[in-house]
Amino acid sequence: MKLSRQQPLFRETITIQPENQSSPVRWITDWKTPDDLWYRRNHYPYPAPNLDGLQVVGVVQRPLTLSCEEIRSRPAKSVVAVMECAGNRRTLFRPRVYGVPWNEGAISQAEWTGVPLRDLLLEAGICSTAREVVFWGTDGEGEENGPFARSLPLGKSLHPDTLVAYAQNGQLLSPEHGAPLRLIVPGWYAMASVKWLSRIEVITEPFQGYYQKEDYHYYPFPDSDEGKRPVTVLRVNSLIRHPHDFSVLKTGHHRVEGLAWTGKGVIRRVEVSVDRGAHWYSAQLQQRPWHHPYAWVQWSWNWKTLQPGKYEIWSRAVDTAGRMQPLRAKWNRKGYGYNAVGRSRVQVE
Ligand SMILES: Nc1nc2c(c(=O)[nH]1)N[C@H]1C(S)=C(S)[C@@H](COP(=O)(O)O)O[C@H]1N2
Ligand SMILES: [Mo]
Repeated sequence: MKLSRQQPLFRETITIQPENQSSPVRWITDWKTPDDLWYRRNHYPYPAPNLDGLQVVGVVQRPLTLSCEEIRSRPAKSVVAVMECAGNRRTLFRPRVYGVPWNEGAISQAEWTGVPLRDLLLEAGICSTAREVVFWGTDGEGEENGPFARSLPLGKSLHPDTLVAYAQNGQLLSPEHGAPLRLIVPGWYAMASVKWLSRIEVITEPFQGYYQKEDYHYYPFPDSDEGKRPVTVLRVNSLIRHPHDFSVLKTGHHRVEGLAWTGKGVIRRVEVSVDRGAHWYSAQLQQRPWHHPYAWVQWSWNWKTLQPGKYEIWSRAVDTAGRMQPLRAKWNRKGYGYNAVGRSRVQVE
């Protein structure tokens, strides 16, 4: 089947206020998701525009206040990175879990342009007592658990690909996606990529904010917080774009297509099974993953099916860190990190 954009595509509304919309990810052929089809995930209503620039404060030798113009005039870096909400595919957990009920569309991809956070931190001069860096958004000011804020360990903060971004796919950020500045943390679930960034604060103790300490943890048990672990790096994952779950096909040749991505290493291979995992076949990868280590990889596999009947098509990605998608995702109370094998049930006539 040939995907084409002659048909208009739309985001799907999941909640109106705050605005949460999913991307029609299976239909988008562009490698970089066009802005009008990007998923949107918000914890609060959109904030008023921040005209005050960016502060770098806390345990630093030289606190900085930078205007957006100053930031844009610095040496820029661009990174293509997938952004996936930790709650993507939450609806597939059994038993079901509470949270924004995302199906497969809380994921998009862009080329991000900005300045490496590292450059700003080195310019400010991190003191030896520093432990973490907190990123403050401007949304949710004065509201419960607001404003939205997250922290990163020093190592990831100083990674040359962690960006203070001002552009997405070559255009200045839109208000919905964090204008004028947002953090981009390639390889991590998207809650780390704080939008409407106004203040960067270097601190000496682990950050205690709600979205850091309570939310965005894997809670393995329904009624106790025992064993909670923070959500950080993207799990290895894949999606079957075509054929769609529960579709009806004719016997013959079908091109099974999909996406695969990971936050650790790059995608090493993708395998497809049409007999519930008895046999696995290697799919063809459309790009060489190491050129864009944080981007999703498009894959395809040609299926010749002569026997009518019901089939399950499964896709399983493996990354160079040695991780493989499990048959069942690890259940957790808040429904994060769903990464069981991609699955499409089809009937062949
Ligand atoms: N300031 C702020 N940053 C935020 C959020 C938010 O609500 N406020 N949501 C986070 C989450 S959970 C996700 S999945 C991504 C969504 O980014 P997008 O709306 O640009 O797709 O932004 C992250 N950064
Ligand atoms: Mo998210």
